[in-house]
Amino acid sequence: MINIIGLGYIGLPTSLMLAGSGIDVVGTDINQSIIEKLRHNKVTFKEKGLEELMSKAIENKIKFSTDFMGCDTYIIAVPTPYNSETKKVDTTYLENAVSSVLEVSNQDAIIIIESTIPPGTIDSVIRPIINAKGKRCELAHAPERILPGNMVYELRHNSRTIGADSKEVGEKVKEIYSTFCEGNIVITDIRTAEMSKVVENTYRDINIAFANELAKICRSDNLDVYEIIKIANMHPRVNILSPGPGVGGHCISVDPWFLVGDYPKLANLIHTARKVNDSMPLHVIDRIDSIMSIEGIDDYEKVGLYGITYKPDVDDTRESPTLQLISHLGKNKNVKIYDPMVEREFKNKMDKFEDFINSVDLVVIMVDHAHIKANEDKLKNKTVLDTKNIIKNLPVYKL
Ligand code: SAJ
Repeated sequence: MINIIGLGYIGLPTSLMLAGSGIDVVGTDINQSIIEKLRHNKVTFKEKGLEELMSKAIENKIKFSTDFMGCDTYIIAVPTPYNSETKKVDTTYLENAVSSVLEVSNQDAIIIIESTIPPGTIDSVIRPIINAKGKRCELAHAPERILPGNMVYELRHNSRTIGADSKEVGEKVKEIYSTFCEGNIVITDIRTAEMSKVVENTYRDINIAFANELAKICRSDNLDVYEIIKIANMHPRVNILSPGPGVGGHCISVDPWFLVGDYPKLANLIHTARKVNDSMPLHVIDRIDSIMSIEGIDDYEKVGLYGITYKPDVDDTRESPTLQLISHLGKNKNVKIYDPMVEREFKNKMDKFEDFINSVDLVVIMVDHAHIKANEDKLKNKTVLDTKNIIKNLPVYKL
């Protein structure tokens, strides 16, 4: 049996995938309402293919509980919340999960940590807890790599990294993930696994920052950044990502700070890239202001932000550029917002797309949801700032 601790964005799909592959799985979460929902066969967030995965896991008798199980294998995928002021991660959930596991685990159980953590956390935070308890167990770090919006596919097809203290433990963990993972599975040591995860997200952050800086340079000289990136990317060794209104989510906008925090004198490029990406919501505000003055729109209430999530076709709003932009605008500039994927309430959020469109003059596309691509024609009589370069057939302002 495998006990998966934490049934959020990573723990739930992983539990369902393992159960679907025929493994005896108990998913544990301390949140009673999540467990209730799952016991009623309902998934707890929107993600392509998740409901089908749930049906298969139920057929294979997956169980959900608020209790920790006594067994030989645990996968911990609890949140490691990030404080955007201090740039520090709070490992309390992880520490509590490990302590609770140690209360019930069998002797020599393997505890696999999937949660994203600053490099070195297992040595500095987790091992001392285990040593203090005096219980024998093995540790592994198997950082997740799946992309929200394409999680189910990537869970099956991405390659994976497993950090362990010995080849033998690494092989045992590899066997578990091999039940569903069709990608390569590399075994390495724990510190290398921790670092490689953070490096992957930092690489992407720097590439996006380059695209965003190019967008600003091109704006200042009236050049089309998208055309320039398209042409540059035709070179066989160039692959520049896309500029946008900012970088959100719990991973790419967070992980590089771990390196900046731990290596302040060395991580200069990484730090600068973070600052460039964090400046993008302010750049969008500058664009809004100049478009309002060109178009004679003098009231922020006539401006509508389309999209609250941090990326398309998910309902996750963590660190979203739209929310960053709104906090930069301050209390007195009440722009309207709309997002077809988000049910949660936000100040000035409109429920119906038609009402949203009818109540504003300037629509700022912050997220490239499939919904807005399908409804491009509804923007016909509006001024549009398209920060995602998705509108194909209407005249629009760009980043
Ligand atoms: N973004 C751009 N331009 C781009 C691509 C993305 O501005 O060309 C923005 C998005 O709009 C979004 C942010 O970056 O606001 C991050 O989105 P993302 O789709 O790049 O990545 P995440 O945060 O959803 O998932 C990342 C992935 N990491 C890498 O691709 C290296 C995923 O594989 C990881 O599992 C995940 O972080 C994680 O949990 O660490």
